[in-house]
Amino acid sequence: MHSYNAELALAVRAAREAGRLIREKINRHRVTETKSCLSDLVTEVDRLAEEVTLHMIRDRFPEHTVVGEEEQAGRAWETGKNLTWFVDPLDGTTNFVFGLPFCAVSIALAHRGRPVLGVIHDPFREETFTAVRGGGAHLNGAPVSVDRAICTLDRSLLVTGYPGNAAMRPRMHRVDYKEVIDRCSNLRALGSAALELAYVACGRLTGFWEVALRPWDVAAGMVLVEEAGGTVSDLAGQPLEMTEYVDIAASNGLIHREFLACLAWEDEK
Ligand code: 2AM
Ligand code: CA
Ligand code: CA
Ligand code: CA
Repeated sequence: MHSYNAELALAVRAAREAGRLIREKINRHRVTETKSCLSDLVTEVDRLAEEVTLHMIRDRFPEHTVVGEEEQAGRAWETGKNLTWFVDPLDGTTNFVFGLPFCAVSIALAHRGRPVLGVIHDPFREETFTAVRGGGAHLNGAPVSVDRAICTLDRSLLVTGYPGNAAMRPRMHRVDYKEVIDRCSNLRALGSAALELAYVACGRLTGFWEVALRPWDVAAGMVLVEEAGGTVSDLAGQPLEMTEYVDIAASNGLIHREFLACLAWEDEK
């Protein structure tokens, strides 16, 4: 098992540096632009936070591939490289733009496409979630785990997200939300996929699903949930691959089968 100590230390430093920017600027940023459509937002803080993190990673690990959401902007990255970082400098931009303090910095390291290290930092609560493959999941240095007291959907607090890119809404509507709401304890949509995954990892939420996310949204959270004893898969229950777009289901593991059955995913519906 590789411990990735140096990589973890750097990722935590970079996430906290970007987090400081986000906290300082939440009610002070000026320009909000749109990307793919009216609801796909980006601010100067997304770009600044990304510059800071990418610079810190490249400076320390010049031989690694680094993929950042804003810099990537539609370009393809080389897969199969030994070590690739996936950076989401500000996950939850819509919340940020509206002044809702629920967003995070998400930094992951993948080895040959498989996420092995994840850091998710919430600058408003000063909560840093960390995980390295084989080393457990931690919140501000203390071990955390999924909620193992819940084993049925009717006791589960589920969470989902609505794709910002309007073109992905039909994909999202393949899931029958009414059915999900009727069968779980309750359903949330908090607006940051990374933090939602971190919350599944520490037991504040029981299960999460969302369609058409990108690797930088989920790579860190995937390591966290798995290291916290939970289960991560695609919506058909297959192992999650870091492809261009990802549909993800993550849970405490105990509800996973019932959760997937309720989502009733069919790829060609
Ligand atoms: P973002 O804030 O970094 O863009 C909200 O449901 C989640 O979906 C957020 O984690 C958000 O990440 C992510 N997301 C992915 N693609 C998006 C898009 N095109 N527009 C808005 N949010 C998107
Ligand atoms: Ca975005
Ligand atoms: Ca994101
Ligand atoms: Ca982002």
